[in-house]
Amino acid sequence: SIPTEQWAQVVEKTGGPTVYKKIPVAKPGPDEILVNVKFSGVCHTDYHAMMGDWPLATKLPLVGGHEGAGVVVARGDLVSDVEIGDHVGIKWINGSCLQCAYCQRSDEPLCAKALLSGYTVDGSFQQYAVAKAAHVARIPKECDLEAIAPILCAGITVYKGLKESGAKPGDTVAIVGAGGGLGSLAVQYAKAMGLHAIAIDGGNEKGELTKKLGATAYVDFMSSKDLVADVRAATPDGLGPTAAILVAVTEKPFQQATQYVRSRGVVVCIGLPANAKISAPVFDTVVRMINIKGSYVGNRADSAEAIDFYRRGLITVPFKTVGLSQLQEVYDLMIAGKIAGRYVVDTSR
Ligand code: 8ID
Ligand code: ZN
Repeated sequence: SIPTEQWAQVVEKTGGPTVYKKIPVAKPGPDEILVNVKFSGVCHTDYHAMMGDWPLATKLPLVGGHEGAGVVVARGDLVSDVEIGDHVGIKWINGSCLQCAYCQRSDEPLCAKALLSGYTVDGSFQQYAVAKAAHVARIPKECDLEAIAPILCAGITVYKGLKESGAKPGDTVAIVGAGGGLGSLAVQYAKAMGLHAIAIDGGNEKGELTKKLGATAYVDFMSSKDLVADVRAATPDGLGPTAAILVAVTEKPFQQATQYVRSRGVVVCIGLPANAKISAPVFDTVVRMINIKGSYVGNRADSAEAIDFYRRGLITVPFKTVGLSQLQEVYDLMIAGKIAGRYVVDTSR
């Protein structure tokens, strides 16, 4: 039976903190489902949301979280293709209009009316969360809900970013921020897609992790004296990677990437550091035919594909689990840059 009250992490004002408390369980609308969230990944985006880092307001009070894996416990009258008991994922795109020019072309993340889990609608840092039935990710019953949670944002996003990079099997890509939540999955999706991955991050722990996950080289931005030269030297022909997948949370690596990608290289911006700009010399951009672009989560097909890579055993999620009650501790580690891989929260404690 569905309780009327539940435990949640609530941001009451921008800047935080997040408060662990009991709140009412919401009722799903006609086109929505209610999900008993078992586990949720903690994405750096959740921290940006709490801090008000971006030029887009959140709802307040806010329940964050957008990597929620759980079980369907109720559904609205219009929902016919999701069953009670199904395993589903609550992802960043909670809903979209399904009618606009972008939605018609499967670019749902670009929909002006997109609902964002843990940002414009309450997300997965609670025991029971509402989601639009049309957008929930389908999780195969054979997949572990705890381990798959980070696929629901980090996995989908880096898989889409790699597709957007246009890199082909045999090419080399740089993963910038490779030891973090998105990066540690990007290294593995790259490998599974037939690409060589150069991991860039800071410190030995992230170097060991990314090499274990299949990176062909590790460049430590904290100790490298000439990062651009070191990244180029890590490619077989010395010309630099075909693409850079930027999932770091500071501005500097965004400028560096335009310098070390090879000519015709693609710089894919995914990380969203506060108040950051990307700039590059026009001359080099022109005569080296550099392509700078953004990539934003993924559509429903990208989501299903990213989950299927995981189901086939091609991706191992490096995660640690703590109770939902300990979310603030996870944020503290995150801003200290001390998380290798991803933290998952267990909503039962
Ligand atoms: O759709 C999107 N575009 C999307 C989806 C999901 C997340 C964008 N994001 C954004 C988040 O909002 C965040 O800004 O991607 C960024 C990365 O999210 P994350 O992977 O959840 O963050 P993390 O686990 O903290 O990892 C960041 C890594 O970057 C490294 C850190 O050491 C950490 O491992 N890093 C930093 I900070 N500076 C670096 C540098 N100069 C660096 N790595 C290389 N070079
Ligand atoms: Zn995310």
